[in-house]
Amino acid sequence: MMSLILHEYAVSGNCYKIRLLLAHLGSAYTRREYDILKGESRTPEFLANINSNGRIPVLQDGEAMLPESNAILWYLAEGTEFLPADKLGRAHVLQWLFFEQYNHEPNIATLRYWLTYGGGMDKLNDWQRATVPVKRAGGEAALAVMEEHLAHRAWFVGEQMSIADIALYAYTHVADGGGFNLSGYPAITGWLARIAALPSHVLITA
Ligand SMILES: N[C@@H](CCC(=O)N[C@@H](CS)C(=O)NCC(=O)O)C(=O)O
Repeated sequence: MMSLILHEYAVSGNCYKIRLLLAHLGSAYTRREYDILKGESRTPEFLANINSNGRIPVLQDGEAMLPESNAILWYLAEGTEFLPADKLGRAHVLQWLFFEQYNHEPNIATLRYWLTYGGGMDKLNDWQRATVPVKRAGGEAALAVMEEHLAHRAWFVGEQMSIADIALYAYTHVADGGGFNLSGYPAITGWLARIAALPSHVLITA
């Protein structure tokens, strides 16, 4: 890998995933911040040079640009202890990365964004207000799946933390910002504490 630049927005959980893995890997990198609330990931320059999809995170490795948080996790974890070497273990990691992007993040991260950064319920438009209960139910369903899985094991895949755990940790540990109460999910809260206690852990605010 050449010199790494993370194009990001600090409070974004999708960006935090990458910083958390890089901390565990002990890799040096440069952070470049874009205020997405001001549209800085939607400028013609950003769309032309960084990500035509107008979103962060994007990992720059030399000249190459890699968007999509879970693709970045996979790229950085390849050949490390954070991605299993066996075929089935790797497929199980993909299983949870897709789950995170389809069942978890669109519900839990979106409610956090709307309620914590978008100004709360009063600032929502009619469609958003009507969608809150749908996203609440979807988020609780995702948490229930995680709780059931973690009731029997310490980590999502295998016997140690992998990028499946990192991807799911990012928005689960700040789910209260979306109005989710994790006190009814003891296996999840135990898993969150296990991750936060690891020696190389960094906070989303770091
Ligand atoms: N599937 C993408 C989602 C990226 C995403 O939604 N990024 C948000 C911040 S978390 C963003 O850049 N929003 C700004 C915008 O859409 O203008 C990933 O996992 O990286």
